[in-house]
Amino acid sequence: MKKIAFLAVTLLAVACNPQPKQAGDQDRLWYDAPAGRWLEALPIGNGQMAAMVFGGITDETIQLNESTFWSGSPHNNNSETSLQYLDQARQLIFAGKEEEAEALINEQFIPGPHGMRFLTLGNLRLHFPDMPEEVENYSRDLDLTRAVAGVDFTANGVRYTRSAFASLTDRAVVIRLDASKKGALSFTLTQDCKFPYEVSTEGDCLVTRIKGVEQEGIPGGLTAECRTRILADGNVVASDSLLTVSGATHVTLLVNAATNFVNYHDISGDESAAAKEGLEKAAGISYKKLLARHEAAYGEQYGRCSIRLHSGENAALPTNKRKEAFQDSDDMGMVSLIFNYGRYLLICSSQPGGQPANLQGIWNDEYMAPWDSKYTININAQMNYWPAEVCGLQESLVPFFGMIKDLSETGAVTARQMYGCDGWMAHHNTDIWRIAGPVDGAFWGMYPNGGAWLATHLWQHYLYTLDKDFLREWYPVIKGTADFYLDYMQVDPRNGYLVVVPSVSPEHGPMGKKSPLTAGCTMDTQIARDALSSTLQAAEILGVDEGEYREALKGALAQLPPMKVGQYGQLQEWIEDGDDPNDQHRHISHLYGLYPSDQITPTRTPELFEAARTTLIQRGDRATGWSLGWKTNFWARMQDGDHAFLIIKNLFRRNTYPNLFDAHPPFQIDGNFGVTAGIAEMLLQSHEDGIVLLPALPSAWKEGSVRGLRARGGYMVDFDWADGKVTSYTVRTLDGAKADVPVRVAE
Ligand code: FUC
Repeated sequence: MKKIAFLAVTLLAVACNPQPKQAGDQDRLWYDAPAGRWLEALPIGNGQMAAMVFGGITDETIQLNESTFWSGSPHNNNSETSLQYLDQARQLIFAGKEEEAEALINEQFIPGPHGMRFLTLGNLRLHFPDMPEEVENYSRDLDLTRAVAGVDFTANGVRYTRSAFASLTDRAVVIRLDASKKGALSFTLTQDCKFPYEVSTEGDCLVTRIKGVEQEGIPGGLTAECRTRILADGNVVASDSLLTVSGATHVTLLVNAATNFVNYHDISGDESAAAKEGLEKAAGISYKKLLARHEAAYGEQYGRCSIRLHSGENAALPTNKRKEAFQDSDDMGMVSLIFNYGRYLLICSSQPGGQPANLQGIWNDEYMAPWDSKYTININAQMNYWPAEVCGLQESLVPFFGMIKDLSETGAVTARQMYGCDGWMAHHNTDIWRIAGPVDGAFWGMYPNGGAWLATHLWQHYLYTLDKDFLREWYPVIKGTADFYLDYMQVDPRNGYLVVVPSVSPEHGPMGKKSPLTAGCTMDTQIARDALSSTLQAAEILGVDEGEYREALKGALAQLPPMKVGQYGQLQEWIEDGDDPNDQHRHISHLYGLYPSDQITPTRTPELFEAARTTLIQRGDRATGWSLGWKTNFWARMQDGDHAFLIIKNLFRRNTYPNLFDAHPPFQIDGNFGVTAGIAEMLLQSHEDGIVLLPALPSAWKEGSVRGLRARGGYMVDFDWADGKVTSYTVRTLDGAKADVPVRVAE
């Protein structure tokens, strides 16, 4: 009798609190305790709004971000004197007086400011006065198939569940709280922030206004308004800065925020009207519908591709423990989890209507974000978008391409004013104001290739889609990078080559030199080659710019310095043979030609390919998180799956936080995206002579399957393998039709 009664109660609880089917271990992060710190909390986001969910018991914290809330206001940082000193700087470099060139550039080229920073909206604080500290059956999770963060526990016999998501369709962050017993939910809600803020209430709405801040003399021009509305079936009482909910069973919190940012040169928006409007729209839709709409829109993007590997015994462990136990385990499912997490993070941090994913994606709780949480464009921002094409995440590219368009405008002023050049350029950093001038100092900032590197993503998008309309639309932006090089490059009197000067190989100088300032380092030439040759190919495809212009491109291409093998068998980072075989610097910039570019391949350039391998061995298998992300791709292109997997293991060992955010350290999201692209690159490549399956399969990944990875040429590929051999495959065009294209399977 007793047993039957118990069963009935359980069934009732389930009926009140229907739980969705749990995602598998390759699509779910979960933990058996609340987050003790930010790097244990779980991220949600929709490209505009984002949150970190802590899952606290007596106190829940939801840390919030909005993608346009940055310090400063519209400005640029172009030097007004550099043009006057440009020739002198070049002559000093040609004369081997790099230190003097560096001093001159520091003085005349880099006036500051050095970039603004990404701000936080602070924390929503929920305090549950009646909740005991100790509860039963605690779990919190992040379901990557639905983009919903959950919390679940039982206290005093009542089951409490929470779900949080950043709606991909309705902008708001939605937090749902449910109790299995009627009226068992009581809490207070308020918000605080590290920046100047005011909290007030308007009926059932908490309103927080936050002032953006000044930085390096650039006045803070942005204000954020964050509105949190409570929809509860209990009592809601408002005081000055607090809402108190009591006796509720089901509560929905709708959070929407906006700033007055319109674009990089316009901050005339009405943050209050925008925050209200978004919130009202969401409030008009039932919770069930909000969730269903979000899940459908998100699932459509997330579901476009998958990689399945074998999950071992550890798969059932909480994610932090599973990561710790990974090293010698057979838990290859952890690899697909990090791959899926990378796709999740890109969808959540980069969507139309928002800003591109920055150094921390869209998640930052700090007053001074590391490196301002801006865009470092000598590797990091580009790495963020490496998974986008291969995983079919086109929407994520929209804000990224938008930033490139903006930079083609601001960077045209920089090119003209600072260097007297046509076209456009950007140095090694940018921010929401799209600064294109150099920052920090010549050692880092005298890098003229940031814009052209970004623009290679436009050409790659064409290669993946063969979309001629896209190419036509973006041709002026691609061409603008070639135009810049045609003017900026000079003939080096020492060797007769056409070189990018002044420049630096990112953040690194040759052995024995006190300054990294240089002319025509390997990466300069590789990026210039990509800019010139993609412009030439695009002109041919589109049938434009025939004659003189195409000849100029061809002439410049023919005069670029060749890549060289140095005294230690390494690929030279500079024209001079100055590599130190014992130097394990994190930037391996001269291997840009191996990945992401395709200038170094085993069939086309076998000697350079071997030299690249020597360089990789010399640089070692440990590094910062993003550098390991890059190394995963390098070893994939080296067709050495076991070595690529060793790098992934190192990433899990030292460079991954409990919430699987990448650790530079500190947290920097590029490593997540780099490894995601790297895992795809190990299984499928398409940069040389068609599609290759399993080009770099580790011996430990015995069996698995891939669905929906994209290949250049406009293809989607599915395949399965067992015992390291492909058992079946299908290639389809982007509209889903079966395609009869030859596929190679790596031996
Ligand atoms: C570059 C790198 C650093 C870091 C920073 C954001 O300066 O050298 O390692 O990633 O960007």
